[in-house]
Amino acid sequence: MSRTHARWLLVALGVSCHSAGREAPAPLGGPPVAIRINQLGYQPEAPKVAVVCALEAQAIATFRLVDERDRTVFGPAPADAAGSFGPCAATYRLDFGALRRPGVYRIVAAGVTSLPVRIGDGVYRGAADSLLAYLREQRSGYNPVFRDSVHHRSDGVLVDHPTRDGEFIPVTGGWADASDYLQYGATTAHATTMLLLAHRDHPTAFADRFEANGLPGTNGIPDVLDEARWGLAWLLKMNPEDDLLLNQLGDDRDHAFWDVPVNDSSDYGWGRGGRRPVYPCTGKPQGLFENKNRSTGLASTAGKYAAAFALGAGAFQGRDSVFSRQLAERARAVYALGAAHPGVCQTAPARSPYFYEEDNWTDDMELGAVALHALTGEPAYLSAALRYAAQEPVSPWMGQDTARHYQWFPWHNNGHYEIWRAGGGGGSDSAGHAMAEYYRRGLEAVARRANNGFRIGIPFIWCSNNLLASFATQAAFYRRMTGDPTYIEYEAAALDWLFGTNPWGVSMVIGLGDTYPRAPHSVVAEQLKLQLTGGLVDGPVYRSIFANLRGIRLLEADEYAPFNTGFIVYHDDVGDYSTNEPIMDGAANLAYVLAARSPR
Ligand SMILES: [Ca+2]
Ligand SMILES: [Ca+2]
Repeated sequence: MSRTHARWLLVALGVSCHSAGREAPAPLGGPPVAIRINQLGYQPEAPKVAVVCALEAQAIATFRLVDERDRTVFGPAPADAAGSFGPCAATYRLDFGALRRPGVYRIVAAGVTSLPVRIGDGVYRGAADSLLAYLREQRSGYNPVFRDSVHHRSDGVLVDHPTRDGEFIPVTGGWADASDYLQYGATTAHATTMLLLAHRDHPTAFADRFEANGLPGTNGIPDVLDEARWGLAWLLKMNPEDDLLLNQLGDDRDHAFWDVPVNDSSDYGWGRGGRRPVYPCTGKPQGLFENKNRSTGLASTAGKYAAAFALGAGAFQGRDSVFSRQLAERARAVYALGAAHPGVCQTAPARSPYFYEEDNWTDDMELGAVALHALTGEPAYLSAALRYAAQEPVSPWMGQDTARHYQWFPWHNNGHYEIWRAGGGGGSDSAGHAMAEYYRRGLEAVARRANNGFRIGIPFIWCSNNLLASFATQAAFYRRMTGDPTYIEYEAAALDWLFGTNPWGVSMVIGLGDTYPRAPHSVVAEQLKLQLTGGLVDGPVYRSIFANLRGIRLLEADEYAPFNTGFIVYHDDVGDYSTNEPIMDGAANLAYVLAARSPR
C-alpha cells in the first residue's frame, strides 16, 4: 500500500495526519513557571484545580482567570503552596471550583498564562469513543486502517503443550497488545470486560459510526460493542476446548523487527513472516529459552475469560442469541477450569527477561464468579465470589512504592463493584457494604501517599498511567456505591494528570487535548508518518526504571528536558518504550472512566 493511500484511509477513519513540525510545549528559555491544566476541561459541578510547577522556588500569592476578552472572571484567589514534586521546586494548587459558568478561560499567575481552560457539561463528549480508534488500529485479522489482513494465515502453532506441540490452531483476530504484535489473553479479556462494562453502565457515551469490521459506516450497533465483540471472538478462539486455555500469541522474538503489521517479518523458526506460536496456560513455569515465568495455575486467565464471556453473553442476549448462548456456555466451562487450577498464568518470555508478572488470581475468579451469577442467577457463583473477594480485599499495589510489571493486574478489583450490584446496588446489604469498605481502604492507602501538589499517590512503575486509570475507576465505583465524596479530589487529580495536569503538561492520550504525544513508540505512526488517535501511552516512570531497561535510546533532543530533572521522567520520543508506548488495555480502561463523564 502506498503511503499516500494509507494517509487518506486514516483521515477517513477519523485519524488525523501528523504535521511535520513538533509543537514546543515547554517554556524553554521562558520563565521557569508552568501552569498545568486538564486540557479536555472541567465539568461545571466538578472539582477544578490547576497546578503551578515552578522550576525554581518562588512565592506565588494569587491567581485569576480571564475570559476570551481578557476580563477577570475569577479571583484574584489565593494560590495554595503545596511543596516540591519531581522537577518542580515549588508547586501551587489553584482551586477555581467555584467558577461554574461554562466558557473558555485562561489562568494567569506569576506573569504566566495557561492553555485554554474549558468549563462545560460536554467537555468529555466523544472522548470515550475516540479511544476506540486506537483499538481498531490495533486489530489483527482484518485491519481497517490498512484495509488488509494481518497475520491471517500465520496464527498459530501450539507450543509448550505437553502432548500437542506443532499442532495448528486457528487463532487469528484480536488486538496487538501494544506496538509489538504480541497478543495476550489476559489483557484482551480485561480490555473486553472494560468495554462491556462501559457500554452496560454508560450506553449513551458511545456512537455508531463504524461497521463491525472497523470501517466507517453504521451497523445499528454501538461501536463499543463492535469492539467488544472483536475481543470476544478472539477469546473464543483462544479457548477452543474445555481444557485448552490459550494465553499468548507470538512472543518477544517479535521485537527483532520494526515492521508495520501487514508486513510483519518476525521469524519464529518457520521463516520470515511465517507462523507464530500460541501458548497454552499449563500451570507450570513457561519460557522456551533461558528466561522463564513463574506460572502456578490457570485461574488468573480463566477468571478473566469467564468474566468477559459472561458479560458478553448478557450484552448480546437481545442482539444475537446464538452468540450469547455460546459465550454463556464458554463462561461456565472456563470458570470451572480456573476453579480446578488455582494460581496464576503469566505471559511467557522468550529471548528477553520481560513478561507480565501477574501474581494474583482471586480477583479474576471473583469477577468471573459474580459475572456468572449475574447471568445465571445461580447462588453458588455469588457465594464463590464472596469467598474470593475476602481473599484479596485491596489490590496490593495500593499504598506501595513499587510493584513488578503487571504484578497486580488488572490493578483494581472490578468484582467488588459487581458484588455490590448483585445486592441491588443500594449498599444496604452487608456484602455491598463490605465491598465499598474494601475499595475505601485501597483509596485511602493511595491518598495517604498523595500529599503533593498534584495529589498523586501511585507508584511510578512501568505503565503508571494504567494505575491512574484504575485508581479513577475504583474511586468512581466507590463514590457511586456510597455517595461519600472523600476521595473525589484524588479521583479528579488522576484524570487531570492523564489530560495534562502533570509536570510535563502533556495529555497522555494521543489526539486528545492541546499537547499530546507526537512521537509515540509506534511503528505504524512512525513508518507511515501518521498521527494516530486514542492511544493511552504508558506514562512517566521512576528515573531508575528508565535508566535500567534494555535498548532504550532517545532518538531526538528532549523537548521536556527542563521537566525531566526529578525522580520521574517522561519522553515524547519514539525510542522510549517505557513511557511513550500506547497500551491497549489501559486505553480500554480509560474508555470506561471517560464514558462515565459523557453528557447524557
Ligand atoms: Ca457500529
Ligand atoms: Ca489478577
